[in-house]
Amino acid sequence: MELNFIVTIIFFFSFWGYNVNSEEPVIFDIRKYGAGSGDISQALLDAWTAACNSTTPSVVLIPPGTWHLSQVKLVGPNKAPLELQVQGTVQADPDLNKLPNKDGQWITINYVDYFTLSGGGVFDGQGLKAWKQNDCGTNPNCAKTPINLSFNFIKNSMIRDMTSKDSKNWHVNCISSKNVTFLRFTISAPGDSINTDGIHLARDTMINITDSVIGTGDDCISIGDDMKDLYIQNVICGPGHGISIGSLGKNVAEKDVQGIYVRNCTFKGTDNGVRIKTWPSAPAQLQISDLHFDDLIMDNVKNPVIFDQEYCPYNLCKLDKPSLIKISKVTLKNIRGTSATPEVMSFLCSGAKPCENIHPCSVCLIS
Ligand SMILES: *[C@@H]1O[C@H](CO)[C@@H](O)[C@H](O)[C@H]1NC(C)=O
Ligand SMILES: *[C@@H]1O[C@H](CO)[C@@H](O)[C@H](O)[C@H]1NC(C)=O
Ligand SMILES: *[C@@H]1O[C@H](CO)[C@@H](O)[C@H](O)[C@H]1NC(C)=O
Ligand SMILES: *[C@@H]1O[C@H](CO)[C@@H](O)[C@H](O)[C@H]1NC(C)=O
Ligand SMILES: CC(=O)N[C@H]1CO[C@H](CO)[C@@H](O)[C@@H]1O
Repeated sequence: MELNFIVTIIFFFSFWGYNVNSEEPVIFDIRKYGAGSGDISQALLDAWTAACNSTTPSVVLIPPGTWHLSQVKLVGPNKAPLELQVQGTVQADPDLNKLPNKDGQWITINYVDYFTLSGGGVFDGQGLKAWKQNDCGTNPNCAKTPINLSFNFIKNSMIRDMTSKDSKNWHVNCISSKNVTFLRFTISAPGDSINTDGIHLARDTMINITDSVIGTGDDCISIGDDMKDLYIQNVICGPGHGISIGSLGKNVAEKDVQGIYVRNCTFKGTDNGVRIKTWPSAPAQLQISDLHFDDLIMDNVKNPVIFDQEYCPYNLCKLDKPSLIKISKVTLKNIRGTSATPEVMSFLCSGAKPCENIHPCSVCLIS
């Protein structure tokens, strides 16, 4: 009798909340929603909509194989934990002009909570042709190219064991999100591909990027404004432009960046290791503080550590007024390796808001 009572209690608790181990998730296989050799976007959307409506944990499954996807926007809310399991390769159309909504991204995932993207599959942006069409460096009216994977307003989520390759533009962006982990995420694009930032973050809290390998034609990780508590660890970056905070300053509404922890990362032949860039003669007055760079290896990096508060590429700005952004509370520890130039650590701070509380480096050995 007593034992029965205890068993009942345990049984009750194991079903309380979303205990994923106690319940088999419901599988929504895109093939059941009509996915075949053509464009899978409608099938994926229908499977997603059904999964969002599930009150028990669910999996939207993209099985092994190569699948063609023109464009899709997957929006929550979901009623229970939802996993998008990509086991196959999802390919974009190589032709930029075939994107149904030219202002949209390729794959957008918005307003989900307890979401997981997993499965070991590949998102292949087929960017080769789009990079050739990209003249955005010189033409302000250039055609927009889509971002590979766009996450907006997602919470308590995990992106793991995925590959994004040859995005036409930034590979991943993650905006206005909270408590998101990128684990064993691989990003690859050639070193000379245009604007193919690996992961771009802005307006997020508690983001964790761990055990990942990012090689691309632009920043491996770029950090915009209004970021709080970003942990980057065990990341290998290269080719690419390194891990960058900014550029910041241009928009008066920009908010503070606070708490960036970069630990045990390796930079291979990149333009920069860790970089901060802020525009001079720009209106934003935010603070960038609490930055901690520990245990980094630089392998033939042009600028291992560079703070540039006079960032002004292509003479796009005036240098007559200093940046109004204040950088403070920075520690750099155990940074080793080789620099490709004599410039190993460069701190070009604002004349108006001098850097404060910077501990330039302890135990740093860069030759
Ligand atoms: C959602 O699920 C409920 C049952 O749980 C069902 O009655 C309803 O039709 C479903 N809605 C959609 C859009 O599938
Ligand atoms: C963050 O999200 C994970 C699920 O991905 C969850 O297990 C964890 O409790 C969340 N942490 C906080 C502080 O909310
Ligand atoms: C980041 O995620 C990894 C893998 O889940 C975990 O081991 C690590 O503790 C997390 N770091 C932080 C600061 O949350
Ligand atoms: C540091 O990162 C590398 C991957 O670059 C990983 O193999 C190693 O285990 C990490 N070390 C620690 C102490 O986490
Ligand atoms: C894999 C991949 O990148 N897919 C998409 C990502 O890149 C561009 C845009 O970001 C899309 O066109 C690709 O289809």
